[in-house]
Amino acid sequence: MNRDYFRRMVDGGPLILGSTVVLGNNKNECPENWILEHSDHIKSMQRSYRDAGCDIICTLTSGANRYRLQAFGLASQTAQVNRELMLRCVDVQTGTIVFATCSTTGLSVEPFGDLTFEDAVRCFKEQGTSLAENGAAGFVIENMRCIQEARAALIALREIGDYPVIVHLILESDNRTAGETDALSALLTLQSLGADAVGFSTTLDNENLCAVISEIKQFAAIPLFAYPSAKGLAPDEYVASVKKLVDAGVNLIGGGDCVTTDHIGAIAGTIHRSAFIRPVVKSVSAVTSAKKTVLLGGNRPFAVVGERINPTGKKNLQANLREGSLDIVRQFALEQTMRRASILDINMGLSGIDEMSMMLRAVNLLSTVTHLPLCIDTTKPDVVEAALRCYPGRAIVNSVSGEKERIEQTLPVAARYGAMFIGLPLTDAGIPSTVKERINVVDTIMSAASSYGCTVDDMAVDGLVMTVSSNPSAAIDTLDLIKWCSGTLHSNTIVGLSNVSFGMPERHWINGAFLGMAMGCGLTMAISNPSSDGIMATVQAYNCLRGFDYEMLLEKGRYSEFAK
Ligand code: THG
Repeated sequence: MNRDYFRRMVDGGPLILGSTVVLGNNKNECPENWILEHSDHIKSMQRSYRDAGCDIICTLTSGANRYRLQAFGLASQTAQVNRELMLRCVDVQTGTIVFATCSTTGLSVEPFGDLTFEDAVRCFKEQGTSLAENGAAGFVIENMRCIQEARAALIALREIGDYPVIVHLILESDNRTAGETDALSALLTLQSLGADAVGFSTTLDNENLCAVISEIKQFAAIPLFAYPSAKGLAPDEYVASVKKLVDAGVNLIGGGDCVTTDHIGAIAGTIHRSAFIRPVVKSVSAVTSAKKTVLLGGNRPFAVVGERINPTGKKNLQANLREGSLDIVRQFALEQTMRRASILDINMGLSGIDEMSMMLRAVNLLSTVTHLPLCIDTTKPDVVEAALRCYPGRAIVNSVSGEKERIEQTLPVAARYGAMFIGLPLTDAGIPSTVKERINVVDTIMSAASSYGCTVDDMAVDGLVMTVSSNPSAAIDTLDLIKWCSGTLHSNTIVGLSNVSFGMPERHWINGAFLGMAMGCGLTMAISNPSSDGIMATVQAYNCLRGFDYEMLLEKGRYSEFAK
């Protein structure tokens, strides 16, 4: 099955997934061996799920990755074990749709633990390849508790072929995963990375699961999935509970705790292919870290991208980086986080250092020292790719210009990893002098981006402000471009604020006035130094005047308050 086919299936109405529950094996025994020994029993359970109305049957392969099998001395036979499990699953050949399950390695993945990200990807690719070769129509990455391990598995399975991949995470009682990722950040991260459905189960009740789904539905570009529990519920009570989830926006129902064929039969008879809500958006203007979402746009709080992690003009930082130390990077990250920057720019472009290795070290470090999402600032496409691949969230790339190399190399990388990007209206011929020409470059970048599946929500246009000291119309030209982006293109906009006052006295006042003017024209983001009281007070005041009580809303997690 390919991804388009799966989407069409889900667009036909709520679907039911049948997961087999294994009971009775001794914990010290290899579960996969136990499953193989009891394959007749399991096959008959799978048949009964299918006959009760499940659209997709899930395999019992979730523990069969090499790190799990290692405990039973079977790591070297990973491919063989997965093959055996697939071959003894319910008749793959006879029209039953079988999705193979994968789950955690049991190890903690970089930057949160010791297993390197690429080792994790390799592990899931090894397992996934065997599953696909032996009849899996798609995959369910299930029972994940860490967004980064889920990302590794998703990237691995994406790279195997055009198979649909569903990702399922377990939320603890605070509605975050054990790795502290909230449901919205998980959804945005995974859907932009190419998941075909994202879903959750919670340690709390189905009512709580319903609230989580309602909250995130407005940001879903893909079908949502839930594993409602049937604990203590008779089949008709289970139907009522599942119906609420469908009404909240669930498109796929998986068998949770205590679900029997009677429960499946009951929901198949009522909810199956009943009225439902489709995914509501194509893409969302937002960046995420493993712990936080920052929503962007004209109807959201203004976002300050902290500019300080950039060695340009900073002697101390340069010397520190040349010694191979990230101490000052860490310090700048903490200071800018305290000053309430929304996003942190990271630029490691400095002669005499290995930009690739320093960028990766910085991204890994900052993923653990700050909750702020990152802006990857580099001209090198291979550095962009390496950074986006290992970043445990959805970053923004700084930047994609109209230059041939950026369009042909950086843009497809940003699109493949689902990142947002800053569109810079300049070309190989330089910076266009008129607003009209800049608009043409923005159009060129956007149409190339569309061909890779991006939407205007994925882009922030750089106003490319030059200093007024050399061109008196520089500020006005940039404001005109911002107005067009805001009013006609409906894209985010960003400026490097201090550029406007370069070479002038009393720069703070000029920067502050320009920020206010640009906000009035619809500016949504600025790259700036959040140490400036003037800038940060203007931003706070703007958020207040626009009616965004930013901290209060985000702390309570009522994302819906920001809905258009
Ligand atoms: N657009 C986009 N990206 C950008 C810019 C832009 N990235 C780089 C730049 N402009 C924004 N970042 C900086 C970083 C540092 C400084 C200014 C802009 C800076 N540094 C001081 C100096 O050079 O003397 C040092 C100040 C300090 O110590 O903090 O001014 O326009 N897309």
